[in-house]
Amino acid sequence: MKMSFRWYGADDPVSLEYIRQIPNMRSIVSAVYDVKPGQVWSEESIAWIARTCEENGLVFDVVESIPVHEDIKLGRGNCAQYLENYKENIRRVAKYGVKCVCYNFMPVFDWTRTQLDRRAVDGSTSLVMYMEQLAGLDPLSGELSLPGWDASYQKEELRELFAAYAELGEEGLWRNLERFLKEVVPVAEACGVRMAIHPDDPPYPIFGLPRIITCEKNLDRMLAIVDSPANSLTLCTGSLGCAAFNDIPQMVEKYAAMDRIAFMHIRNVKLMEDGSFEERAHYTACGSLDMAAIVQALVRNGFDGYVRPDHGRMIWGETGKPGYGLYDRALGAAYLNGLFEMCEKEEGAKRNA
Ligand code: DNO
Repeated sequence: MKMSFRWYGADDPVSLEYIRQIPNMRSIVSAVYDVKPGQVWSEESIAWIARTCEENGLVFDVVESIPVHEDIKLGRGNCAQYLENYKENIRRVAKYGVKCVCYNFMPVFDWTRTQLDRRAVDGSTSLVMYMEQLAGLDPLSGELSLPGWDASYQKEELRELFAAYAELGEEGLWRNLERFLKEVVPVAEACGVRMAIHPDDPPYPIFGLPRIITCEKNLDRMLAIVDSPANSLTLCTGSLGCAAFNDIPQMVEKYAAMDRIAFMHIRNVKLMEDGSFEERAHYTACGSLDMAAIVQALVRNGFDGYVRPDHGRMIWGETGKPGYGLYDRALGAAYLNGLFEMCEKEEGAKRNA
């Protein structure tokens, strides 16, 4: 596996100087943030990320994300032009060494939580989703904003988008995903890039918007649209794992055996009876997911893709972008290193026996 860390570029309070001090850290996961979704990224911006990482002893070889414009997801308006721009972005990032592109196909909103700073008994804070709080949220009120969302929508625009998705429905969204994959994956393949779709977070419809990258059946359907390692998954344990119907170690085992996981986002969540969940420390006993079983499944299947510790809590007085501080993600990376080292030793011993 290749250990990686997400970095938000020049404005990220977490510096590359610090990131490189995490043991076994290799790759930087980043993106060009100075253009709107759908636009072509400038080569200068891409080259700057690659160069800056290299100067810090790190490799920029994973993009998260190249956003998919709503016109592509809705199959309308400037869809054809946005698809061309998307392909051009893949060619451009590949030119500067990128091997994996993470993206998602969630309508309107990226990941959703009801609170970003929920305090736990140990004084740390983390992101949570409480069904009770969700019931009181109106995304059209204009008061709602979360770091994963594009905050630039005006109320009227949002209303129109909601109506368009209601009309499109799940099967319509599948149709547009199919078109996207059939156009984009061959370009990625030719450039040596693996496209890695991120599951919907949480993996069920929210605010009445359709969501399709949610469960094993749908992941199978998505992978079958273009049967190539260039059409792969970002298997995010926390996103898929906040629904009880997903068995994460089993899914990791299956898709790693098929060589269809390009990128692992590893984090733990604590699931509640009513479907609410809290983001927790990576360590298995802190949440509902068996981290050792997840890493074992990867190692058993010779996984050699990218791994990143996902959302961390805020600890030790750190402030910053919710989920993306340094300390708890660094602890996550160190813990994952330990699990991988042990599993690899055991696998090696089995092979030599
Ligand atoms: C959340 C992230 C997501 C992810 C996108 C991929 O912290 O994992 O925002 O980057 O869904 O396109």
